[in-house]
Amino acid sequence: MNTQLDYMSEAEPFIRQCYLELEKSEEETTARLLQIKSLHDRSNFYELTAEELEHGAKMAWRNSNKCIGRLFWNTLRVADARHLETPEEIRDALFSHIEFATNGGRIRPLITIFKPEQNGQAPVRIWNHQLLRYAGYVTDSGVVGDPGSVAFTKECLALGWKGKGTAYDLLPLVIQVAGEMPVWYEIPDEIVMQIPITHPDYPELEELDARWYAVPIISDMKLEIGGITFPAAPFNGWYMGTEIGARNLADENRYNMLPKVAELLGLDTSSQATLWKDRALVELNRAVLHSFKAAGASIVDHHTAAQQFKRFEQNESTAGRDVTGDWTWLIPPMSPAATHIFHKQYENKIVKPNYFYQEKAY
Ligand code: HEM
Ligand code: NRG
Repeated sequence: MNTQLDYMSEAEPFIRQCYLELEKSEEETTARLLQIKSLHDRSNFYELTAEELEHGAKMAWRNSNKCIGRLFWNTLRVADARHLETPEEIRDALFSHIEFATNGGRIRPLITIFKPEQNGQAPVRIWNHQLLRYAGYVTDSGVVGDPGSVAFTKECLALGWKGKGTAYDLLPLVIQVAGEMPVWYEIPDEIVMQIPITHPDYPELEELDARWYAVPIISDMKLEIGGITFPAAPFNGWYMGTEIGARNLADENRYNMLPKVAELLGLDTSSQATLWKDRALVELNRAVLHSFKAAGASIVDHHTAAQQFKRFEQNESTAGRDVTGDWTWLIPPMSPAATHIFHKQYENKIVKPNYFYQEKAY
């Protein structure tokens, strides 16, 4: 429940900061604050203008302590989908999100924002962790597909969805509007860009039969701006290569491909000390970067991403703002000490607007 005090104590600093950054006059700022106060007194609620929503979503990205990609915060595109009501309308907005963001491979950072919470209730929830993700099925011979998706895959199956049972089945969208059962929709193949993983020098790696989708679209976090919470606000940028090559395809509790990569490359795995895992990681990550480039899909390597983050830090300093960060997430999972991030400290302070974890919808 949002008390009046909470509301205004969040709304006022947001409006002041937002209007300052948008170079609005003192008069306009004061008028807007008075208007919000009176709206809130009457209805216990206020709505953000389209402009506040757009800039607030950008500020939220800028304040995302775990994100190394923040240099581009001001280029975020914002789709205002607050008027949408039905699961079908929401589904179509999500399909549009996938298409606009993918853009034939020239990925565009985008957020689609659905109705805000009112009286502590979420009018819309997207059950998916990301709009695009592969299913994980528990079988007698272990998990087929992405072990990270096992719990959500079970929910989908319980709702009546049927997967093909391959290692890369795209999960359906699961959308719930308040007071109704969740509904699932298959995502049309044609709108999903997927990239087969091949290596520039070692064609053997094709045998992994590995692939990944081009666009990471996080759909289970809530966006908070000026005391208003948006429980459904999927957003995307593009991948940093290591997310796929050093985690999704490599983690033992994900696709666990390092042993197979080592075998295909003929590495000496007789002792850990041969560093076969490290060597396999490097080649798998080269393959990911190479494959995305060959397919014309945006991706960034971790060295370039770190340099871009350095520019972000410089820009913020020039703008007179502190950069907050979560060091444990900002350092890339490969060669972290080869980036400047490893060698400095960041204050992990939460500044709003921001994106937050929320309770699972299922
Ligand atoms: C986390 C890169 C765009 C918000 C991350 C992570 C990386 C990353 C590498 C860490 C992920 C992990 O370790 O699992 C990028 C790149 C982008 C980008 C290269 C390209 C433009 C965005 C956008 C937003 C955003 C557009 C929001 C508008 C976040 C948030 C997290 C995050 C909230 C934390 C996610 C979590 O806690 O699970 N980003 N990002 N990023 N990013 Fe970005
Ligand atoms: N590691 C996750 C995605 C997390 C967010 N990463 C981004 N976000 N690049 C994975 O699927 O591997 N983004 O908005 O671009």
